Amino acid sequence: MERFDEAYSGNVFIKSHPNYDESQAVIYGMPMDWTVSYRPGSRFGPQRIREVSIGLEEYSPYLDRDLDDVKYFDAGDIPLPFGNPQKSIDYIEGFVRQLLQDGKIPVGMGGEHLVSWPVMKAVAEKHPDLAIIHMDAHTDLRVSYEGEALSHSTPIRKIADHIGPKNVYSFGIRSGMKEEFVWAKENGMHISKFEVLEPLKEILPTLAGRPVYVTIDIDVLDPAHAPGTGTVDCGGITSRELLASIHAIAGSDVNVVGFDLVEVAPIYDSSEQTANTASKLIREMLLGWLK
Ligand SMILES: [Mn+2]
Repeated sequence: MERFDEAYSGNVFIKSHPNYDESQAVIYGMPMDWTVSYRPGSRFGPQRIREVSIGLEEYSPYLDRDLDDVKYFDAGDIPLPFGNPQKSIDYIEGFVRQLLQDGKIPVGMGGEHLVSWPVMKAVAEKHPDLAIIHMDAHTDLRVSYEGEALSHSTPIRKIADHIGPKNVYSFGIRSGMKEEFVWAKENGMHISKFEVLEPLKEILPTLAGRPVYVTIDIDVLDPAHAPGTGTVDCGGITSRELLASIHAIAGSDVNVVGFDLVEVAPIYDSSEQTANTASKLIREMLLGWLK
């Protein structure tokens, strides 16, 4: 794939493998922020996460693994048509479908959360028994926002409708409309309010052996830990709890078949702590989840 070789000459996530064919996973950016309801800017997230990743240690003392132990290729950002969410979604879906055909594990960086919808859809096609683990401040269960079905507040509803609400597990939720919480309850979808680690530890054994896609909105973290995001919401978890949650998944018997981290918006990230946090979270996911 020419695009991959071309992208490699640019800014890449630390220790990315130069060869697509030899890599187990593929990192890619989805620089889209045109349906956000509040502050835009997450289109620049993936590039900034790559840039600051150069400051990471390659070794994880949590997992006793080194980035040399895993092979992942950085394909760069998917070129997306500005202002056209439907076309952007179609491009992302086609891109991820190709990765899955090639046997790669997709590792996405957003971008707004709507970008996760076409990825999850493509992954569900390959893994019919798929479950979703979703960490976020927000339910993202709206059918539409101001009349728009393509909105960053709808991706979890879309995948829940697609694979069945009982296969979707949300954690850390502290914002949403009452109707969204009621819909989840009535349809058997799991929502853990406010907490992530403890409820996750209870759920993971029930998902043993199943293919799981993990989607993390950086705003699951408290704004004190991650101010650089579009829709900040106080009362969130610490970066330490999020790391421990990633490690809990790593130590469980679920089969992580893809994952993403979305909504990092560098323009609000004056100390760059959000991008730096995001890059370390991605390191831990790569080391913990790529077996
Ligand atoms: Mn979200």
